[in-house]
Amino acid sequence: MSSWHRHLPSELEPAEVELLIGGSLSSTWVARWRERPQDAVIHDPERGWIRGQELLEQSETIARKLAHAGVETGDRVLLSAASSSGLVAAHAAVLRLGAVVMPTNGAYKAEEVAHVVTDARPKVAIVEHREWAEWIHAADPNVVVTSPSVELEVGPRVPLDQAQSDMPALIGYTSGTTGRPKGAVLSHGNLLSSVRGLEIAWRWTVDDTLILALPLFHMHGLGVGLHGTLTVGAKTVLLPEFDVGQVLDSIQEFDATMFFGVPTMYGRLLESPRSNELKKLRLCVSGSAPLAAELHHKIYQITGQRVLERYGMTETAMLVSNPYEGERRPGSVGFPLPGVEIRLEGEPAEIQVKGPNVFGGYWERPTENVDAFIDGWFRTGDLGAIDSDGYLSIVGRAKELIISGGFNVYPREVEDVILEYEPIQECAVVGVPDDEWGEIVVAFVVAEREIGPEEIKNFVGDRLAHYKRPRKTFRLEMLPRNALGKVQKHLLPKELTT
Ligand code: MCA
Ligand code: AMP
Repeated sequence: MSSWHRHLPSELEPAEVELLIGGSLSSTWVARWRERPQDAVIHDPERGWIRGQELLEQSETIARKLAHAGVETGDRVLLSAASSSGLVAAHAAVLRLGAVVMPTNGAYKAEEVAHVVTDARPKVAIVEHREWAEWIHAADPNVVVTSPSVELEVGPRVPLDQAQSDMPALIGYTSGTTGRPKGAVLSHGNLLSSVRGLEIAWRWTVDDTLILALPLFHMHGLGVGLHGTLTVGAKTVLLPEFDVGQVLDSIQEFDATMFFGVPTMYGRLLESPRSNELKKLRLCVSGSAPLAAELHHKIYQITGQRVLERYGMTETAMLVSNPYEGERRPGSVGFPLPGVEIRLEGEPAEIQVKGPNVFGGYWERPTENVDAFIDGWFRTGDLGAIDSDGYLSIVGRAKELIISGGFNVYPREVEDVILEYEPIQECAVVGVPDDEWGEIVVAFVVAEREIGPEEIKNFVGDRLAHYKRPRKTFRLEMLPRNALGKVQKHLLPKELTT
């Protein structure tokens, strides 16, 4: 299905759509900053507005520091910090050097950090949490660990902005059935084409100001919010945390035009007596998890905003979006974005995708890479249906994935940790529907004794990021299994959880 022409403004012909203008992400940004050095680009609460000129200079200085620390083209640099203009400069520096960013969730605990370090072997890690230095060095003593202010020695000038569109830019960690996160390697071209598609589809221009309270370590905040802003030459106000009052205040203060969020954020915004202040925005986008049709309707009734829902993945950046002009259909994610092709295959129908935005494969995972593609189409593991008007809906998942507040939790990873807890013999982790979080993580266990309500939560919370902790645990006599011994999760007594 290539109905992406439905996103084009009337004056643009499909043949005129060029998604790789600029060649690489960072060369595109640098060209913007050189053209308009005095334009404000990024605002953060500590440093206020940062202009193009400052981003040029700061990213060059950091690139020289990284090069002096041994970073070369193709080397990985781990980045993990709360949103700030300094983090943006560090991100740009890595890309300008031709190196590869590993954005890493700051909520990760020792084992999760050790896994990504051992797997991708970064040369340098720029991290805000002090205890991470110890965790990283335990996994690999050779990594140079520094804080977000990158207190490293500045070396001589180095060649910058040589990256080509097919060169790797980012490794995004995402799990799978194995439970151990795999690194999706995205090239400059993958990421650039995705935001160019959004630029067209969402009519994103230099006049836009985005309020961005999403973290910069996942595709939504980074690959959509930040990359889109820098590529288009627009502005972003970074909020290091999501706070309803701050989002609404920022919309007024900065005369903002756009907000991007996950459904949990929209649910919280709607609870505020000031929620109708969202009305002022030109565009509100929701993604990363299903936006309930009921919430979509409520937001419209109260604020007059028709939230635009879109669909993407770490491996592909953005894939499908409701139209900017025309009906934004609740419960649907819309039409393929410019350059993207989708097809539905099998029964139940899996969404498979192709396009310049689709990654080439997982980092050092030859076997998984064979399974991930079929005839050149990437298998999303999401189940879809297309209605008679061409709108795609996500109707389920073939993969075992829980999405809680927009963060992904892979049951296997949580199960593996719970099974290490002494009194537990068997365990099955599932997602159950929840009004606030979309889904919450719940564990069913077989244990030799009664398990207290906080026990599993605390055990997992010490080992894995907070959002992976089971909110509830239920003790069963036995888990439902089929004749082959495989746990039948659909037969678990989920009614106990309500
Ligand atoms: C916080 N908690 C959570 C989550 N976030 N539990 C489950 N799931 C979560 N997502 C826990 C806290 O540890 C705390 O636990 C309790 O919930 C209340 O925390 P609170 O302070 O209210 O939460 P918050 O810090 O305000 O966070 C809520 C949030 C956040 C702002 C919605 O979860 C968030 O930033 N989500 C966005 C994630 C995101 O960027 N996803 C994009 C992935 P306790 O009380 O026990 O201490 S990219 C992607 O999916 C693709 C490509 C796509 O299509 O975009
Ligand atoms: P990740 O690869 O961690 O970024 O998560 C991608 C997954 O999030 C997709 O495969 C979908 O299952 C889910 N997802 C993203 N956007 C939406 C959406 N608008 N509706 C439903 N699921 C979504």
